[in-house]
Amino acid sequence: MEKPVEPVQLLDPDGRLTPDPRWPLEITPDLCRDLYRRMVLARRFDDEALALQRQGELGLWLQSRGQEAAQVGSVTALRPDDHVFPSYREQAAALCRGITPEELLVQWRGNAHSGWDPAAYRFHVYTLVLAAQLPQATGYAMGVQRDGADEIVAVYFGDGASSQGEASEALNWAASAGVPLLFFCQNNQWAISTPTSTQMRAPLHQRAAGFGLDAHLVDGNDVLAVHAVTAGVAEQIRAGGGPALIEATTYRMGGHSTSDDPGRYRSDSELDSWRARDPIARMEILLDREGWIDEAGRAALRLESDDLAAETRRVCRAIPKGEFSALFGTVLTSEPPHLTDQRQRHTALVASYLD
Ligand SMILES: Cc1ncc(C[n+]2csc(CCOP(=O)(O)OP(=O)(O)O)c2C)c(N)n1
Ligand SMILES: [Mg+2]
Repeated sequence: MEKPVEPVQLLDPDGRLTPDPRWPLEITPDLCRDLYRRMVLARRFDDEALALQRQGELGLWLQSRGQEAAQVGSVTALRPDDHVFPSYREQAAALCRGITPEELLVQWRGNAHSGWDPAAYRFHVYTLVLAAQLPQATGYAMGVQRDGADEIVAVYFGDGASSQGEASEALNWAASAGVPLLFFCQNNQWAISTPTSTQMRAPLHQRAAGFGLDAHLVDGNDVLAVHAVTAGVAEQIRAGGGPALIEATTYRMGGHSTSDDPGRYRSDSELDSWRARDPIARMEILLDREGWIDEAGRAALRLESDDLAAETRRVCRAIPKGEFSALFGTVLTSEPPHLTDQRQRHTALVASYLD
C-alpha cells in the first residue's frame, strides 16, 4: 500500500497561512471575507433548521455543521453552469448556488419529494440512496462530453457511500470513459455509527488513483485549501484531463440526523479535537489578525445571519400543507394500475377521517 500523504493545507487550525506552491491561490481580503460570510450564513441556516426540527416543524434534518469549508470552498471554485450532484447534507453548497431556505426545507417538512428545479440551479435534487448519484453523475458527464460542452460535473458523496458497489463502478466507468467529472468526497469520519477506520483499509484517494483517476487529499476544514485544490482540479478536468477525485478530510459535528444520538458511539474527546479544527474559527483568526474585518463588518454579518434565521423560520412555517395523493402523480408519466389502486385507497382512507 502507498505511504500516507498529508492533506493539502493553506490555513492551519491556528489561522496561520501555510502556502503550498503546488496549489497557488491569490489570497485576497475579499476572497477570505466572501468565503467566511458564506460559511457563517450556512451554519446559521443549519442551526435554525435543527431548531425547527426539534420544535416539530420538520420531520428530519441532516446537519452540515463542521463541513462548511468543504462545501463552500469547493462549490465556489466551480463555474455556475457546472452541474452539481449532491448527496443529502449539502445545504452549505446549495445556498451558494442560490437555492432558497424554503426550497431546502420543503422536502424535510414532508411536503414534496424535492424543493428546487435542478436545471435552474444546475444543482441536482438530494439523493438519499447512498452512492446512487455517482453513476448518474457519470452518465450526465458522458452527455456533457458528447455535447462537446466545456462545463464539468461535480458529484458529492460521503466516506460511507464510497463503500457502495456503485461508487467503485462509477469511478471505473468515469476513468475509462474519460468524462469531465469531479468526485468530491467529504470524509467526515463517520457513516452514521460506523467509523471510517472500520469502513476501509485503503483511503479513498488511493483507491481512486488505482482506478486511474487523478486523486487528491485536502484538509476539508480549510476553506482556502479546498478552494485552491478544487479550482486547480476543475481547470484540469475542463481542459480535457479526464475525471479526478478530491477527498476532503472533515468532521460531522452533529449527529448523523436528528434521529441519531452520536453520544452513543463517539467520545467527547474526539469531538473536542475536531472543534479545535473548526473551519469557521480558523478563518476568523486570519481575518482578525490581518485586519480584514472590522467591528462594522462583524455587526453587518450578525444582522444578515439574524435575518436569514428569521426568514428561515417564517418560510418554513408558511410552506403550504401538501396534498399527499398528489405525490402519486409526480413520479411516472402515466399511472400504473397498482398505483391507481393505492391512490384511491389512500383518498378513501383520508375521507374516512372525522377530522
Ligand atoms: C443504499 C443505502 N444503504 C443504506 C442507507 C442508510 N444510510 C443512510 S446515510 C448512511 C451513512 C452514510 O454515511 P456517509 O456516506 O459517510 O455520509 P454522511 O452521512 O456521513 O454524510 C446510511 C448507512 C441508505 N440511505 N442507502
Ligand atoms: Mg460520512
